[in-house]
Amino acid sequence: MVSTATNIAQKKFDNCIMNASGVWCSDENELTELDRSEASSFVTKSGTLQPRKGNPQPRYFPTSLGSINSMGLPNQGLDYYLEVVNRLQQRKPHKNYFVSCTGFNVQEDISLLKKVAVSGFTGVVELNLSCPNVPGKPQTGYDFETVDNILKTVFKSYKGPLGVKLPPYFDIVHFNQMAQILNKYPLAYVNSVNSIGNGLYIDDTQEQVVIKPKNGFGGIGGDYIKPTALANVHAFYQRLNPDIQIIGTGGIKNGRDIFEHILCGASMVQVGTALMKEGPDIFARLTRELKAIMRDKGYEKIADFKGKLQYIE
Ligand code: RRO
Repeated sequence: MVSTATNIAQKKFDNCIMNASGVWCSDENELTELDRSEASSFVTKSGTLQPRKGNPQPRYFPTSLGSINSMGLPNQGLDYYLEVVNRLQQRKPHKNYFVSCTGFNVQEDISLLKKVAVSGFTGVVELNLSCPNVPGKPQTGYDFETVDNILKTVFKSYKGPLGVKLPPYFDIVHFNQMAQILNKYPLAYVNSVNSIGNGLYIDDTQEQVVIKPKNGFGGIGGDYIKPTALANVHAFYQRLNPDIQIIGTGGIKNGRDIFEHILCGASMVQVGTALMKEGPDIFARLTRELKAIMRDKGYEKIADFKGKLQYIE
């Protein structure tokens, strides 16, 4: 029997495939659909202290090779997501869920995590350090000193399992510097990668951008970003303490993409752009395709190939 089960933060998941935050997770209806799908879990849209409308429309555009978005963090507020997830959790006590949140400064991060603790949430928190689309706000994950300061402050008060969503890095020195910071803290996991920030997709017939915010600049997802995602997954797999796990996100649309992420070191994978295109039925297809590859290769469980990427001597 081939199994795609995994563990994150010492919690069991009967499948290693789930949604990426921001896709199909903005309200109770979408989260309930994910809960009924073959994904083993879900993560909510990143919740902020107050609900947000986000950027003006159009703000998401699917392309033949992926997507561009500048949603601008539209969300119902963290309280809403905690209420929904805690309710679903009561109905399915055997499942484990993720709640994503993001503050605009370290004080807000602390307030958000206080809300999580007070709510009685028993799942895993994903702190988003990499939203690329709030006008005037740089991505926290590219400010190494601030990341260090946030993690130092957060782990003084928050005692539950917590991971971070990181932007993609593009330089070996940056992998080294970021890993050195991350290794100082009891992180459950790092999730690599968020979208590649501030790409520009244009419509040459209209001679126009395709999304309205920021004059068309937005986060890139899908096929474009798989090699960058695999590099980040593997770079952190090589550098992080083994007790910090990796969630691989970026460019997953079939079983082979998932196999590659796991081979590079991912313990769980998340699907964004392809989920947006296909809807939650995608999880049944992806699971079937991953299992077929594992069966062909003689692997029974993901530990049989996780992180076992070969180099050329
Ligand atoms: O809402 C967004 O514009 C957004 C967020 Br918070 C994020 O983390 N990644 C992204 O591509 N879009």
